[in-house]
Amino acid sequence: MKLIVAVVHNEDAGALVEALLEKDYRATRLHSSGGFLKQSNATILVGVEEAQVEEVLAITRRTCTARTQIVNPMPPIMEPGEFFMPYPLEVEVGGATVFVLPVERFERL
Ligand code: 2BA
Repeated sequence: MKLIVAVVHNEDAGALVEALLEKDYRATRLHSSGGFLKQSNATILVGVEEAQVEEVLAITRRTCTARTQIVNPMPPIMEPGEFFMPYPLEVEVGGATVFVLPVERFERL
């Protein structure tokens, strides 16, 4: 068995979970936020048999799209007389960041 952990855009999480449920996959949606952008995203957990991993990844690919986001960098600590010009930074956030982990034991008690 494998645990698929997918970090996705908040906007895509609903469609992903719906598409998984349509195919009878059980999924858990966690509210999370990215360490870099510090914006909220969603982490989806899906426990599946190894043979189902590719189908879940295909569903994830289909429902989650990459987007460009603008970040305003935090100003550094300044000395008196120093000047900081904040240039907005364009960052592409992937459709999904996916980890596939081995599951040692799975039980529904
Ligand atoms: P964030 O950490 O908010 O990162 C958002 C996007 O910012 C990243 O998109 C990447 O394009 C960029 N980015 C992140 N760290 C950077 C850095 N040190 N320098 C320059 N650009 C940087 P994605 O790579 O598609 O990641 C989307 C979200 O997936 C991340 O949000 C984070 O929540 C999660 N993630 C990505 N890689 C991860 C990892 N290795 N472990 C855990 N979570 C990860």
